[in-house]
Amino acid sequence: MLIKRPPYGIDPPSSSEITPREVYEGRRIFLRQAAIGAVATSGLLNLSPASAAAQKLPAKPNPAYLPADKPTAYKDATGYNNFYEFGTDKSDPARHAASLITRPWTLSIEGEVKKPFILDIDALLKLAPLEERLYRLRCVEGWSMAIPWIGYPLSELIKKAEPTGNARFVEFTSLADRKQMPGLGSSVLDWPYVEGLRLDEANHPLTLLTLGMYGEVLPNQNGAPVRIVVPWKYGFKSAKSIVRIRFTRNQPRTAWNLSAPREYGFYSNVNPEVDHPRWSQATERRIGEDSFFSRKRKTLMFNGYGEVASLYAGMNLKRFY
Ligand SMILES: Nc1nc2c(c(=O)[nH]1)N[C@H]1C(S)=C(S)[C@@H](COP(=O)(O)O)O[C@H]1N2
Ligand SMILES: [Mo]
Repeated sequence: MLIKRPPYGIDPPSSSEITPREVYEGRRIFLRQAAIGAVATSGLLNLSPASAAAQKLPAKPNPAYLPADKPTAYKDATGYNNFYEFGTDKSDPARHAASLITRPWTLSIEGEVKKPFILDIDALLKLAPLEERLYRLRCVEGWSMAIPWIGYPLSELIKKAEPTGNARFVEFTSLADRKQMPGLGSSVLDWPYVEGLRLDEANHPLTLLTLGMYGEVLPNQNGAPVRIVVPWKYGFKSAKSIVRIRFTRNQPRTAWNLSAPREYGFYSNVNPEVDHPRWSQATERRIGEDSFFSRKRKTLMFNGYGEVASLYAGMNLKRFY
């Protein structure tokens, strides 16, 4: 009789072995090896939430999107986050996001499309070839990082969605589940977190449907299992842990714009010449690079992604901030 055996010597971690965030760094290599075994035998389909944080996600680096920037240290990119659903402190997401259940997960495609549909996370992972791209992320608060993201252009999904001629905008909605997200108890924002782009911005080749970073699936605190990354806009435009993409005729009402319209415009392109009402946007502090209070780097127009300028030809970017 033939007995099927896994070709690796250790079993993938079970849910009773969930690694606390605090010791994650130390156990990373071990989990990574376990994860490689899991991928090799069964593809990407059988992840338990417990092992998802260290699950390898193979992707080909795209040489067109590998700037000279040094990648931010993994511990900074995963330990200094804005994800208000898990609290407003920069360390809250890393401490609390383990409660986010990222499988099963579905993304609903709705609104001005030929036919609405629901995509499972496994289908999303296979929709287009995964690429690695190093993007700068500039937070409106004046700090930045450089993160090797994994994903594919959002335009690939938009093509599948077949938007109607009425579609002019795309709205992204993040999960809002009080049971999983302790930050929803606070009224700091009107939940769910909603963001949006003009359809041509969403279709720009830079706009990334993002499923991983640093060679692995997204850590929960960075927006697992699927988020958007729009590198020429302030970080808050890049919604995390999204469950719905809706195509609309009218400009979506976004969470930050609703909470403070004077401070957070719909466009929110990185622009060193247009200051935020409460702080200058001329310079930034690269996390891990400078001492805590220094802001040494000059912020670049469109965060350095000048190729998007034609999207805004003829627009007054002071008015459409
Ligand atoms: N759902 C959701 N998405 C979000 C946020 C949030 O609070 N909730 N914060 C935004 C902000 S302000 C920034 S700067 C980036 C930070 O992404 P990172 O933690 O992966 O660097 O996520 C953005 N996406
Ligand atoms: Mo931000």
